[in-house]
Amino acid sequence: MKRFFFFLAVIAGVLFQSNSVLGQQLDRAHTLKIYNWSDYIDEDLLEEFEQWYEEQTGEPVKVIYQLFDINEVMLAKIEKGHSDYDLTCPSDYIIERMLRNGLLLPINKDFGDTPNYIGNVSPFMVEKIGKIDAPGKNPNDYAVGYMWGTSGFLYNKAFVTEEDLSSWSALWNPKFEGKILMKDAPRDVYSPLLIYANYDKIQSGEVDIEQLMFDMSDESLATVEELINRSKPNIYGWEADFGKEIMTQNKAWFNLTWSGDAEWAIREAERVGVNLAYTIPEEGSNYWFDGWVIPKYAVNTKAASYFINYMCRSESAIRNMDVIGYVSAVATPEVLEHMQEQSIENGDTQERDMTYFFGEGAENVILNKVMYPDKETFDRLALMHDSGDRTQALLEMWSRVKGDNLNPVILGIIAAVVILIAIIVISRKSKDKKRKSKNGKNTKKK
Ligand code: SPD
Repeated sequence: MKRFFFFLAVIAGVLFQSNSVLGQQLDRAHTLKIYNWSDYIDEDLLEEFEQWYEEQTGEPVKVIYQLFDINEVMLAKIEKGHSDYDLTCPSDYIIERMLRNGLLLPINKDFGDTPNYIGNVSPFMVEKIGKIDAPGKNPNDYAVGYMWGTSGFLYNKAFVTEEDLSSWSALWNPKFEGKILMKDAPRDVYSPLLIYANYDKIQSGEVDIEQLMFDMSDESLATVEELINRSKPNIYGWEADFGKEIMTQNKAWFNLTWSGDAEWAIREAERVGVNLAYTIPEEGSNYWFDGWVIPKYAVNTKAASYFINYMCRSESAIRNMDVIGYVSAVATPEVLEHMQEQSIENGDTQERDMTYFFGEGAENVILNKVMYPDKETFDRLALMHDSGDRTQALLEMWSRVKGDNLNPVILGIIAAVVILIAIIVISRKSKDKKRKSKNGKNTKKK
């Protein structure tokens, strides 16, 4: 069903690409074009926003919603294609790049008589957005946190234990031959492996994990390239966004993925009797956030700002989290209460201190650990940064390591198709030959 909707979204994307729908010009002043990750919203909120916006401003608006799976695809559309999206939702390091390259507009937070819900965002998230490194600009003027989380391993408890995945070296453990699903996102693989490679130096204080996330030297690229190459016999496939579905089908044993997809898969798998869990290797990993930004080529910046504000209401945050499994940047008492009720319903019992995210009052709360890591886990994680002019070197490394690693199933299908075509061509040729020689004989007889 999801694929069907994705397909529809792609068709819609093509139709709306040139600001016209089947020849009819879009009324851009009353259209809000949003470009977001797939599976990343409660889609009912989109229609409800149209009504809410009209109530608040007296102006009608129509939302056009298009999807991407990888940060870099979205970036290329805006950076190279100058697409006129009013709103998009990149990750931390891409926001940094867009801000450094002048690709973002400031967000207007003056909503007239409408309450400003942007204040619902956790100070923790505001502080993390402040870590975006764009000299001369305050990143919080240009981005508002949407969802955040961690990178780690989603695993099938029938085949793998948490202990097996306590280190990133699980990626090249021979007992997982052909069983690992890798994230098809160069930065999300490079960064945790760089942390793994520098673990001893981080422990001894020689290397600072935060600073390490700026490192894309030739030496570091070569180190990570070697690690990924070593893991290749274990790789079942590469996925940008469908790993969560594959994991619920018992096909791969574990998946390098994001906590929100892990949470979604754990919930779905439970319904079909598959037992999944999520863990972060001890050496450390990345935390990340995705934030709403208004690209330079936006047309309807007013509706874009209102949409960001609407998404920061507690109700929107709760509904989004319930549908997608990711954690909203919104940290109101309503969100805490809802998430706590849900965790208790799902059998969580351990009280933890979550003040780092929810602030005062969250000293002893019961919350799902996949979604809300405790402070101790969080302290082993670091935020990625823009790779600037080293991006090309990273992409070259990525295409070298991925180049000859086609999924065996896909290879099998390609081989079968080639053989089938060969058989059809040969049999047609031999029929033609027979027909010609028959015709030749008939002509001679005459
Ligand atoms: N299906 C939605 C996925 C959004 C994940 N964003 C995480 C980015 C980490 N760099």
